Amino acid sequence: MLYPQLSATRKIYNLNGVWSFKQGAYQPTKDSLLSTDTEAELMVVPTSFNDVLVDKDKRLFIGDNWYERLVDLPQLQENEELVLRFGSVTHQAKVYLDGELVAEHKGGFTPFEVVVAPQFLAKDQLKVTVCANNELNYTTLPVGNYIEKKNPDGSIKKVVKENFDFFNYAGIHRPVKFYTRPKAHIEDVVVTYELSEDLTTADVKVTVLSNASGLEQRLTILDETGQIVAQGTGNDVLTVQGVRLWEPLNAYLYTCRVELFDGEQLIDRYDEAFGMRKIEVKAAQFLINNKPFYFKGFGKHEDTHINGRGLNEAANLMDLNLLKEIGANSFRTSHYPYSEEMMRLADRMGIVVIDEVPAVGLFQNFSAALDLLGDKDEPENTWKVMKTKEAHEQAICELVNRDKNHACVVMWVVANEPSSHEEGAREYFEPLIQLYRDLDPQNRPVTLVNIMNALPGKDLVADLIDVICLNRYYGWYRDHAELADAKNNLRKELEEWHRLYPDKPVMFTEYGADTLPGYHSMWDIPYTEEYQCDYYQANHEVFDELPYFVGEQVWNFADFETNVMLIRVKGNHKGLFSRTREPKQVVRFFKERWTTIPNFGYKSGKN
Ligand code: GCB
Repeated sequence: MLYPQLSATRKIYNLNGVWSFKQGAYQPTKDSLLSTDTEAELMVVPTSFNDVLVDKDKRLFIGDNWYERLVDLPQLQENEELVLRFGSVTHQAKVYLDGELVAEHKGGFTPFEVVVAPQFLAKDQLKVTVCANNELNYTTLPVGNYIEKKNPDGSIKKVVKENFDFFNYAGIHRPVKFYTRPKAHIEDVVVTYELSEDLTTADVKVTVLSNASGLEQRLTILDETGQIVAQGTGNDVLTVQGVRLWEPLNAYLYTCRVELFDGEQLIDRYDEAFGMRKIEVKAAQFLINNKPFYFKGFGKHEDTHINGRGLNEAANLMDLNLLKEIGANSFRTSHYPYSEEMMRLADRMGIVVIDEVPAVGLFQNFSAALDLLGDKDEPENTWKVMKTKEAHEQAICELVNRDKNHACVVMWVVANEPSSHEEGAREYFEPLIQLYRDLDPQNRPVTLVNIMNALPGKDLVADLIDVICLNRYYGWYRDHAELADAKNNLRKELEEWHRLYPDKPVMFTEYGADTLPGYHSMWDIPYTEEYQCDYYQANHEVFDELPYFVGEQVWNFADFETNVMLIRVKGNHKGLFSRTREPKQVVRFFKERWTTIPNFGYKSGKN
């Protein structure tokens, strides 16, 4: 799906701002007006509604969250159509125009759109109503434990206990836009390229999806200064000489201009930015542009004060500036696809991204909310009780469709910490991993982020993926405050992975220790700033011994909001930065380490 862009043939209208809002029952009709409902209040779009409402019950409300606004319609040319587009609505959306249901979308982290049908364009004004439902259960991604409780008045209260360790923020999280496009238009652009062995020449193939027949497709590739470097039509392969590669922290983006012409008349134009780089996994190395890359970076969250999980572009830019400042080069979109705006920023800034679908919580009765689910039944087999296959397939399709052209994306994640050691895991994951491989026009590597329960020998899927990605907490959840034991046990486990899969690189996608800034100790006492440093030092001593260990992404970039539970002190505090992005002591330690570790050539691969 194309990101909305202003061009000679396309206009954009921003529908962000203040909408009417209500939780619970509402039936949009032709004549209904949410703003006149006695329970209606105001809500800003885009944002999570939770923190903005300043009321505990509303913050934790599970069910239908209604948004509505009236929009004055622009005048359209005879040959134009109007599209209503949502960057994301979390988690299930229904969209109504003048009270009529026109679109539905499941999945809270990917865009969707609907063409405004002619009957809605006859008036000057249109009523747009959106229902954002935030229920999660065993059929959705992420996975939630859905419960119904009885209120004292007999009514039902819906509750979702997250089967994951972040607050279930919801609402219209990303921009809402109207855009116009010609009725005969470009629907999608797929850019692939073949680089010569020395990486200096590229044969670029641009596949244009269009609903128009009989129009000429003109293709132009422009460099960053706007100079034309290749041109062609239709199915031509466009050769670019003297390629400037997209490199980590040294981005270079070309523009692929796609135009539809009727004779000499321009019908539609769309510019897609793309970078060229080569990704390969071999001999226990992760190669970018034929050079062994070392991942230095973070698992993150889309999480800021007030905005919750809603798009916060200033925070995104600040985060990536901090990421660069500390000497990092990458992040993982834990645990869901991040905004299109963030992906575009990463492309431009040369930040390497591991891209993840919202497949988190695929571990029955695991739950970070250990205390809340203390009275749970005996766990059954995850792969018997989860009914997430359909949602999972859809999430993979939509993620690849959205992010396929991004140079920053170097690997796909099929799931974070699923129960990959339980019977049925292989049968569940094999087709999903294959789906990524079938869909991705750039054939990027695919991984599954492994949980500590699925140790080498127990895990049932690692042979199907390209890179062994581990979330490990030796010195925190295991060997708590026992860093010498932590090191020994970590080394033992890593060596075992390498013995089983000598050609696959191994990296950490999570490791970390909760740390409360301002807490200090002469000794290695957990939660202090000193312990956080000692913890990382112990882990790094082991990483540095192993030639096949190709990356360290810490958990987490910043402290973030979670559900309330015994093991969380107003959120998860494993951030190197606080939730307001103030550095903890450990930031200096990381900056020293990461500015001395080169992006390329730090590890030699196999030993
Ligand atoms: C994990 C999860 C992450 C948690 C983290 C923690 O393994 O992937 O979502 O927040 O551990 O801090 O416990």
